Amino acid sequence: MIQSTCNICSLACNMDFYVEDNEITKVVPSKNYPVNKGFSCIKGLMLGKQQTVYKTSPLPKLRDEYGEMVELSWEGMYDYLAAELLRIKEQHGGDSIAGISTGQMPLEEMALFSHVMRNFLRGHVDGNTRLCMATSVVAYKQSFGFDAPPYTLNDIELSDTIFLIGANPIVAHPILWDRIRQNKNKKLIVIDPRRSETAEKADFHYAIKGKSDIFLFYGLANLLIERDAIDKNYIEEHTENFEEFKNLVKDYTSEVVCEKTGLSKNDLDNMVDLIANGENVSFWWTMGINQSYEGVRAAQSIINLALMTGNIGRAGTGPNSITGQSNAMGSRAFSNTAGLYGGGDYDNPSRRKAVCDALEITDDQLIDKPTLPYNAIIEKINAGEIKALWVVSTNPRHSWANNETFQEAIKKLELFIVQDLYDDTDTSIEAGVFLPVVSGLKKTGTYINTERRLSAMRPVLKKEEHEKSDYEVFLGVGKALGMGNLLDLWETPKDAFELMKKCSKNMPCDITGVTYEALEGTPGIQWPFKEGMILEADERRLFEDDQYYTPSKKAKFMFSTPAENPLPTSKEFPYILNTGRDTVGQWHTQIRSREITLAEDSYPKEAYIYINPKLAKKFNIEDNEKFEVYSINGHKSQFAAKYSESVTENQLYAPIHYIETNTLTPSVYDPFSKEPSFKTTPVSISKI
Ligand SMILES: Nc1nc2c(c(=O)[nH]1)N[C@H]1C(S)=C(S)[C@@H](COP(=O)(O)OP(=O)(O)OC[C@H]3O[C@@H](n4cnc5c(=O)[nH]c(N)nc54)[C@H](O)[C@@H]3O)O[C@H]1N2
Ligand SMILES: Nc1nc2c(c(=O)[nH]1)N[C@H]1C(S)=C(S)[C@@H](COP(=O)(O)OP(=O)(O)OC[C@H]3O[C@@H](n4cnc5c(=O)[nH]c(N)nc54)[C@H](O)[C@@H]3O)O[C@H]1N2
Ligand code: SF4
Ligand SMILES: [Mo]
Repeated sequence: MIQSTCNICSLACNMDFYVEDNEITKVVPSKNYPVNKGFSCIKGLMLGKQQTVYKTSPLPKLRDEYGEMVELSWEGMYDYLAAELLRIKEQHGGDSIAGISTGQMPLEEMALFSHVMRNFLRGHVDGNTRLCMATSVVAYKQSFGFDAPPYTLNDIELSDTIFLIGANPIVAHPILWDRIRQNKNKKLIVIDPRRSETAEKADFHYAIKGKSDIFLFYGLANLLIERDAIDKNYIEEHTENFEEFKNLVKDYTSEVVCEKTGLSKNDLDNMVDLIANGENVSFWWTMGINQSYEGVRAAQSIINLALMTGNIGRAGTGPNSITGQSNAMGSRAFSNTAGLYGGGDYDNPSRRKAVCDALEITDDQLIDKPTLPYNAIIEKINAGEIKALWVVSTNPRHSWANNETFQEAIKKLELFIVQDLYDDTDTSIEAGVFLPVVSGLKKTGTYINTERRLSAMRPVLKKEEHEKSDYEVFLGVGKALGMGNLLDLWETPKDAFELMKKCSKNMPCDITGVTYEALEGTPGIQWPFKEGMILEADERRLFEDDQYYTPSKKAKFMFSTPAENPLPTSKEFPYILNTGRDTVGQWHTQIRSREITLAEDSYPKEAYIYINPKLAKKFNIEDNEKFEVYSINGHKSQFAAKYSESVTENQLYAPIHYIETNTLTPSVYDPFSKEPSFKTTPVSISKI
């Protein structure tokens, strides 16, 4: 039996794989693993299917002059890619090369990819984590001094009052939902403009207007202050900027907040009661907050509430951002993209020195600036400035906001490399170079889940002839590029892990005490875990000592006057298109969903959209009838109508699992995090 990590959602459950003759005979959720404790969702149970449902040849392919994809040897491909990348760098500079990576790869692979692409080629690498977690990263960093989700998953079982804000764990984090169910004495409050599956099960569901959360939380802060239901001691001892915050929120009277959110005064008072009377109040948010033209300040409006009521650093509390992909946290700390390996800024001399020493390189061999964000990469391709793009383990032709802009970008590239398990994704089929790799079942690496827990991915099956892992491909290209002794310390994933440990030394995410062996067949280990530390429990939360990572060791209230919605509804576009997940068995762009064969028959193959029957009837649209949705971004898509009372008469909800959805989303981003505003697009509809 081999215990390994489910590399799908951010819980990163562990599973026990039983194998005979290089075939998986049984997959069982690991009982000893503190995240899933012997349970899993259907996606984990079906992990054994990876790369069996649709097979891709293990040899790399190059598009020839007739547009056909022809196979090459791996060595031939490495040489070809090295020559092309060096030519483009020579002609246009390192800034003309970019990569898009993912929160779905082990941290060792991300680290090596960026070593090759950024430290050596001097290019840009951003991740699909930008579409997902970037808002939380910036929010925590500004408020706490480091990107540090403070909780352990156990906190959701220990909380007496749980706020879920823009999060739908019944669908998106089933094991987390299981743990909420285990908590019998809680009050569950869901804030979501639509009646999601989770809202359906809550004690209180507040259907606020899309993107009005910041008004709600400023209003609640104001009411809590007026009621004197705040923790003055905590504020005084452990925070900064409270007086300024208090001054700002006094303008958010109940009248203003009711108008902005669509809630009643009663609703607000009830929420204030719930927060004031709770002993251990926890606030959990996901994409309903992060994906917005104003995500960072909205996330911080939640963080502020937790700080001012002293709901942090104790059991069952916290302002807790739930991540999405299996290794979003690894990507946040160890990808050398927006921050240095192990955290810290590129212009911080002492951090640079520490990272250079750890990697045994000189300062000029370490990239000198953060990457361009995803949106800027796509814009610069379209402007003709970026000439080469390497996409790894993500499907941006489908998942990128306003996805026709990605299609346009592809046409402008001189070199377009796609590295994926499958050659038939919406992105792979456009590639000039396709690099096939093996799934997580055949590779080694480390994942960091939503509660900062490191866990091991270990090969369950042996690779077959010509099969490569992502790590081997990056190493092969790096060697062909002539990186020479810059790769001496990077021969294996374990070597890369040792380097990352050294980079993390004395940082909040210090993992110097973790070894590969200590992660194998064990409960995993949360960061921080410094060399010499003794593990007393499987679950640890941050800030129990009230020491934050800012220079003053205090947390900061961060806020500003809410921005105007850059894309309000209008006469021409009167309805709001909301987007997100739909069922447990549907995963993002549905590439991996087809591996989940047990769920496949439970959802339609073609795009559909939830519409309130009253709105549908206004346009004479029957249930299941195809109709057209026009977006303010200038594009239109067709969907089958799915009648549902879960959306109000002025909303529609489109699952992200169909490419038609992101045809309609706009190129609008949060100013700090550059995360796309995926969830509130003004649209109009018509019968066909
Ligand atoms: N089955 C399945 N599970 C998944 C995934 C998957 O594709 N399929 N993806 C994984 C990933 S990467 C992620 S990031 C997570 C995402 O997990 P979630 O964020 O929980 O999922 P979403 O459906 O994107 O959005 C959650 C809710 O936000 C609400 N919302 C929209 N706008 C607003 C708003 O303005 N305010 C508030 N308060 N709420 C709003 C939506 O109505 C929706 O119900 O799921 C992970 N888990
Ligand atoms: N409108 C709208 N759009 C959204 C969202 C939304 O809520 N609304 N959510 C956004 C969010 S939060 C996210 S995270 C993104 C997700 O969007 P994507 O990352 O584009 O979606 P996936 O379908 O997970 O694509 C992962 C790809 O990686 C491949 N893969 C799997 N394992 C490996 C591996 O080991 N190596 C390699 N090289 N490839 C592998 C799979 O075959 C698949 O093609 O979508 C975003 N887009
Ligand atoms: S809950 Fe997430 S990590 Fe756990 S089995 Fe399901 S997809 Fe995998
Ligand atoms: Mo995500």
